[in-house]
Amino acid sequence: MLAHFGQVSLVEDQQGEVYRCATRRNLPRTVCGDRVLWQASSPREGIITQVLERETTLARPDHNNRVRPVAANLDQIVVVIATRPSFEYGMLDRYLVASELMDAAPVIVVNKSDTLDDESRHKLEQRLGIYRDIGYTQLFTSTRTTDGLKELHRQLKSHTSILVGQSGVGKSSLVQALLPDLDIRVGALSQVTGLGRHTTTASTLYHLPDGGNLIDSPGVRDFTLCEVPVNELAKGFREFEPFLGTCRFHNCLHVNEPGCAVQDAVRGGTINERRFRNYEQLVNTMSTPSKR
Ligand SMILES: Nc1nc2c(ncn2[C@@H]2O[C@H](COP(=O)(O)OP(=O)(O)OP(=O)(O)O)[C@@H](O)[C@H]2O)c(=O)[nH]1
Ligand SMILES: [Mg+2]
Ligand SMILES: [Zn+2]
Repeated sequence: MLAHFGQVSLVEDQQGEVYRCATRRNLPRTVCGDRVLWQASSPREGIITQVLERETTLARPDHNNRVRPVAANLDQIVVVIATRPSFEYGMLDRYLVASELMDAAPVIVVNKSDTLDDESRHKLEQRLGIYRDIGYTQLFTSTRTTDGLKELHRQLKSHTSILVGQSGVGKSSLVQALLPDLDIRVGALSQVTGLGRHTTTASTLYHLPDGGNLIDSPGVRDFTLCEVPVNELAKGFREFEPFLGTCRFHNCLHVNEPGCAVQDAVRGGTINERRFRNYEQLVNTMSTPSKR
């Protein structure tokens, strides 16, 4: 499934032909990246009869706090950030937690590197250094100067990745830059806003020339996690891993329990304080019954 708008899903067959498909009424909503069974009803149209089981699902809560899948069958989440619009560490961490919990590899891309002078780039590299220290791939890119695009390309090869992040950080521009002879599907999917900017309105999957798929997704103002059992959250913070299971209490949530190895590591400076605060905040949202 390449994309989904309203009632229509764009389905690609094995030969790369694209069909506009409706979905049988009793089926779940399809999302970008879904694998489906379908029947052709006319040369370019068809009907989806079955949505195959998803290997992975990226989801976020909808307005009513129900799980809303965003994309399926991906194995890499590329969190795109920029200095304009500026990013928020809490949101970055929530994307990273979502990646870890769904078993997708996160990659952090700092786009618009052309807007950074040496000093501000160095500062940002330092501030983001803790993510590199805990093993996350981090790339600086620019669609203007092509800085980092080769590395990004290499990182995406033979994966199915989704570009996520705030509106305006340059996700679609990155897709364009990686797929220079992209066909008209981009134009068809973009909508010119009053500001003269193209804002992506539907997630769309593109094939990379030398293998792999790349999903462009609409920008978000915020990304929140779907309900996660509160004792699973620590697994979303990969630097906690060496300490899990060594706390005094086997059901330790690492918030204010005595004899907690995670809190000791925070005090000792092994775990970054800000990351820990973001963890704590997530624990609180998850254990509050009436969450936003
Ligand atoms: N300076 C600079 N501007 C960039 C770069 N990449 C993209 N932009 C600009 O940033 C603006 C937003 O780019 P988009 O690619 O539409 O951003 P997006 O993340 O797809 O936004 P949404 O679809 O709304 O989520 C455009 O004006 C781009 O020209 C870059 O590397 N450097
Ligand atoms: Mg876009
Ligand atoms: Zn603990």
